[in-house]
Order: sequence, then C-alpha cells, then structure tokens
Amino acid sequence: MVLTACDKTNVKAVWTKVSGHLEDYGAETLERMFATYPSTKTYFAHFDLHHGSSQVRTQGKKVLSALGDAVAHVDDLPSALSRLSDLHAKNLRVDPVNFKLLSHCFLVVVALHHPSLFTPEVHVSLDKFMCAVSAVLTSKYR
Ligand code: HNI
Repeated sequence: MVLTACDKTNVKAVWTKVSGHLEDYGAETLERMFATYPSTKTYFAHFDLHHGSSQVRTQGKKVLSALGDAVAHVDDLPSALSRLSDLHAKNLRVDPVNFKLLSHCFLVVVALHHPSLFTPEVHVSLDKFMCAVSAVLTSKYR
C-alpha cells in the first residue's frame, strides 16, 4: 500500500485532530468493534467490556498512541511497528481479518467527530494508512 505525499499530509492533518482524544476515540473505536463484530471480543475474554470500562479505555489509548507513532514514522512503518508486529503475530495471534474491522470502526469514529475534515480524499488516505499499518502488523504470521 503506497501512500502518496498527499495521503501523508491528509493523515497528519487527521492526527492533529485525533491526538487530543486518544483515550476517548480509542475506547469508542473498540466499543464499536465489539458491538458490531462480536467475534472480536474473543481476544479480550480477560477484559471487562462494559461501556466505560477502564480496561477498554486503557487499551483504546494504547492502540491510538501506537497509530500516532505510526503517523510520525509513516515513511518507515516496518521498523516503527516491529515490536507490535511480533506481539500480534507471535503472542496474540489475532486473525488478520480483525484488522479490517478495527480500521473500519476507527474511520467511523473520525468521521463522526470531524465530519467536515472527513472528505472523500481524507477518507481514502486514512483507509490506505490503516491498510499499511495492518499489513505490517500481520506481516510476521509466516
Ligand atoms: Ni492490538 C495489545 C496496537 C489491532 C488485539 N495492541 C495491543 C497493544 C497495542 C496494540 C499498542 C499493547 C501492546 C503492549 O502491551 O505493549 N492493535 C494495535 C494496533 C492495531 C491493533 C495499532 C491495529 C491498527 N489488536 C488489534 C486487533 C485485535 C487486537 C484487530 C483483535 C481484534 N491487541 C489485541 C490484544 C492485545 C493487544 C488481545 C493485548 C491486550 C491485553 O492487555 O491483554
């Protein structure tokens, strides 16, 4: 997935809006994923998944912080995400289809909170970015 210079500019613009809300947006992303795609809950059987759960809020913040790191290192995602790539492939063994589900829910959250920012062009750029991140996080499965 090749991001153009324009895609990178768009993703960085999104991040200036998202970075102040990592925990809220992260938790909302996860909550929507669990509600819409209940099979994703199997990976979090050890979590309290109720609305407002502090575990979900903490996890949401971790996920969005990692995405923020990826935005900052968008030209070298494999090394920026190397540790997380090992973790998801070797320890957590999250089926790759789930990355599409989480990515979709994150796009929904951005669109809802920042409707005027979410032009079709920004939508495409953010989708490409999430595909690029997901590709790296699922690259070590074999
Ligand atoms: Ni994911 C842990 C980032 C997708 C299931 N995940 C993390 C951590 C980060 C993270 C950061 C914390 C690591 C640590 O403790 O050092 N995850 C990301 C990112 C994406 C992603 C950036 C996609 C863009 N993870 C997914 C998906 C699932 C998933 C799609 C399953 C549906 N992740 C997990 C689980 C953990 C996890 C499970 C461990 C949680 C715990 O604390 O037990």
